Formats: sequence, C-alpha cells, structure tokens
Amino acid sequence: MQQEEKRLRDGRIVRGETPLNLEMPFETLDSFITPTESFYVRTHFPIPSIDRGAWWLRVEGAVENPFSINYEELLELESVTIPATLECAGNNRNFLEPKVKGVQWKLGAVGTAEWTGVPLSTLLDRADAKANACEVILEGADGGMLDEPKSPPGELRFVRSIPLDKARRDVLLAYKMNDSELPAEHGFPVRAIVPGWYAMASIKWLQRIIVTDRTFFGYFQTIDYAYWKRRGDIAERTPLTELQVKAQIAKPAEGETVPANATIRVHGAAWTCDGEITKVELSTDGGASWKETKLIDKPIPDAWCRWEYQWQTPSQPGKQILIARATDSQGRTQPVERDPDRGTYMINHLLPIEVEVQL
Ligand SMILES: Nc1nc2c(c(=O)[nH]1)N[C@H]1C(S)=C(S)[C@@H](COP(=O)(O)O)O[C@H]1N2
Ligand SMILES: [Mo]
Repeated sequence: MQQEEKRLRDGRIVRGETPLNLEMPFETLDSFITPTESFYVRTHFPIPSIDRGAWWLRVEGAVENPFSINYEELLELESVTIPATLECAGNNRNFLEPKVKGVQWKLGAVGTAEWTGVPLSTLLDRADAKANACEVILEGADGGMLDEPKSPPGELRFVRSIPLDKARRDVLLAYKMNDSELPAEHGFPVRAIVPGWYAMASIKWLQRIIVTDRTFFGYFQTIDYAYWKRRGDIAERTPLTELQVKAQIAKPAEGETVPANATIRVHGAAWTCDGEITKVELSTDGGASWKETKLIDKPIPDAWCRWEYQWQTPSQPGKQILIARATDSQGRTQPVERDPDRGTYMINHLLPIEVEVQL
C-alpha cells in the first residue's frame, strides 16, 4: 500500500516514466465521464511536442485528391461530440497467472471521455478514396527505437490501420477531450477515436492518414497488439480490434475490509462493442449464485454503463469472493477461463475479488 502511494502522480498510479504510463485507481470511479486528470495514459515513445501552428495532417494514398489540412482549417469543419470508452487491450494484465511481460495494469487502464472533433468520413470524402481502397492507415508523430527482439531494427512510428468502412462509419478526429483542448499526453493537437475498439487503434498525435488498397501488416497489429485466432487447428495471427464484453468492480476493492451484517454498496462499470450492456450480475459467494445489479447509466453503444448493488454482508467474519459478470445486447457474456491464445491482451474472463468481512 505504502509503495503504491509513493508511485501516485496527480492521483494516478505511475506504471512507467519513460515512456509515460499512468493508471487510474479504479476504486475512485464515481462519474460516467472520467475527469481528464484521472484518465489513464498509455504511451510507447516520448510524447511529441507539437506546435499547433506548424501542424499539418496529410491525407494520401489510394485517393483521387490527396491533400493536407492544418489545425485552424480542421476546427472550421462541422464537429460532433460523442462519449466513448477507451480501454487498453492490456487492462487487467496484472491479474494474469502466471505473470506476463508488459505494463502491469490492474483495473484502471480504462476511462470514458467526451470527445469533440471531425468525423474521419469528412476528410475521406474530400480525398475521394479510389474504388479498390479497403483500409485506412493512421500514423502518429511519435516514434523511436523499441527494445523488443521482434521489432524492426531502427526507428518506427506508432501506426495502425482500420477497415475503410469502419473508418467511414465511426471514427472521429478529436481535438477536444471533456470540452477542453486535448492535453499533450492524450494526443495534442489531434487524435483518432475509434469507438468500440481497444484503444491502441485510437492513434494520438495524428499526422498522416494513408488510404490503402491492401491489408496493412505493421508491427503494432501483427507482432504486437495481435492474438492467435484459430482456423480449425491452425493458429492465425490476427490484429486486436473490438472490445470484449466486461464488467469491473470498483468498490469494494481487492483486499478491502467490509463490516459484517451491514449493507454495502458494490459498484463498478461494464462495457462492450457493437451493442449495449443489458445486464450486470454480481456473485458474492465466489460464483455459486448470481444477482442482477442495477444499471446506473442508460446503456448506449461505445460507452460504459455504471452499475451498483446493495450487498447485505454475512453476519460472520471471513473472506468473501465477489465476481461481476456483464451480458450485452448480442447475448455475449464473459468467459470463465482465460484463453491462452489471447497472449497478454483482451483480458475479460471472470475476475474474482477477495474482500474481508470483519465484525
Ligand atoms: N501515436 C500513438 N497513439 C497511441 C498510442 C501511442 O503510444 N502512440 N498508444 C495507444 C494505446 S495502446 C492506448 S491504450 C491509447 C491510450 O490513450 P490515452 O493515453 O489517451 O488513454 O492510445 C493509443 N494511441
Ligand atoms: Mo493500450
């Protein structure tokens, strides 16, 4: 506990200094919108410092009309504001057994913000994608050398692609977060928001959009941020994309002491992709029985929904195991066991939380 507190910065847990990785202590969840100063930060390279006056976004590749747009011009285009939950694909990694490499996120590499910006479709329409275009590559301005055995030698940038239809339908080029200018660590001046997908797709410090007519096989979607998908008995490397349905308990937190014979508020948040949360259940007996919780927020696509339950604690002291389980409008729910094909990502199997009931 002492050690964890020492590593707090502005209320966030420091998971890494260079590159900067900050986690929200998930037990502090108390609003639908995560305050920007609590929102987790995930970076792979030093944060680029970008002068808005010198910033240009280039749109090129398989398009009839390649062009560049600057900050001022982008802000003049029609904007929209949407709430969207970002979750790092490695969120909950610290709970994997045996321990694996990577940033040791607990529950707090997730947050919900209101993002304001220009739909990517506006720029794609202006560029006029060629008929054979199928993907859009988003490139960040950040880069450097990675100390990873399977990374390309020399410098690389943080780059990822999305299918053209997803890019046209959902993606936002955001310049505001929670109604204020995007902070440097969250991608100033402009970042992509890819609703419903793990957040590695939401490229920060966006500087180039490349429309392409072939599948993109960049490092951050083949070697990293990818998993093994089975085609029969053949394992196929597959980029991480959609968020997997999940509920997390904010309070009580792991290891917390709660009074016996009392009514305790158990609460948290749940989210999914391509649908809404329809149900969050809670077990207070290690999964033997389940009770439906109350959804606090109106379930909407691409944003979490908070939930709560008034738990009548046992009259006897001892350990109790709490587990939350979400179900969505496509009838999907969380797996009981961890699927090893997912490597160190997409962690949404049921997560028991141990609490201590005391007289
Ligand atoms: N350019 C760039 N974009 C990036 C990253 C990055 O390192 N560089 N990290 C990605 C990952 S893995 C995550 S989880 C989210 C985190 O966004 P946040 O720091 O605003 O919470 O940004 C994504 N976009
Ligand atoms: Mo991430």
